[in-house]
Amino acid sequence: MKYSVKMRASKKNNKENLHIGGAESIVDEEDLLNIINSLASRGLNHSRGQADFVNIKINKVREEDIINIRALKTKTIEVDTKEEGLVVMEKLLNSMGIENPQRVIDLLINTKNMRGAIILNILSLKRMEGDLDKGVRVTNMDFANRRDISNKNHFKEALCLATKTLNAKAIIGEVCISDDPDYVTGYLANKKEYIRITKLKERGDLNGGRVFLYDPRLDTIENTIDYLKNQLVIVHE
Ligand code: WAQ
Ligand code: MG
Repeated sequence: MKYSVKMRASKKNNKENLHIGGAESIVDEEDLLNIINSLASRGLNHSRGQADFVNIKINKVREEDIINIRALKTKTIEVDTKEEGLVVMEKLLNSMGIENPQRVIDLLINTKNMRGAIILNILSLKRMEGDLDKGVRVTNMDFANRRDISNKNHFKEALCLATKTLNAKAIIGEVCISDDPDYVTGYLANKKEYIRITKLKERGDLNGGRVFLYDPRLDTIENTIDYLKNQLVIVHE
């Protein structure tokens, strides 16, 4: 028997609820209580601040509903400054045939406090998420045989998310910058590769976000969002 466990943490900021972070896992029954413990303490002690509210959701899952996929290949491009990092990103977007890479980068670097991703239609350049404040949160994925979830492994968790996301028929790319102030490495993913770029923002910056590049010729937005939210995926290294 397996369970999906999801954690989301936020804090009050005047009247608003500010997203702090989230994490999740798909685990066997015997690991369930340990994972709940680890995820709760991650939510309560986050680099973005102390939580006022931690939500933990537990769902039983059926093994036959899980699909298994192989992780994207990875590589790293070293840069010294965020300006250099953003130029690398622009060139990579260009080489993927994105006609307006600056629009993608502007969206990415001006995003703050979203708990999900922006979905950008690459033909109309319109945003496709229903809720523009929250965005679309990809969930129901995990690495096979993950051991320790009590500390965030930015690289592993992002590779898992990107692998699930790029497996959606109509998502052809993803760009990401962490919203954690002490983590400046970000990435660009395409159908074949997960490319780490070692500096995309300044240390101490609380902004970060994700933009998914959606090609409407490949699938409907409804199918795409349903897959991103609900399909159970286990990623194998
Ligand atoms: N689904 C969709 N969007 C999400 C999700 C999710 N499950 N989780 C986070 N986001 C969005 C949201 O807007 C966050 O503000 C933003 O992404 C950044 O999230 O190889 O830590 O969890 O070393 O802060 C990159 C690792 C780490 C690079 C990224 O993102 C590397 C990271 P964070
Ligand atoms: Mg974060």
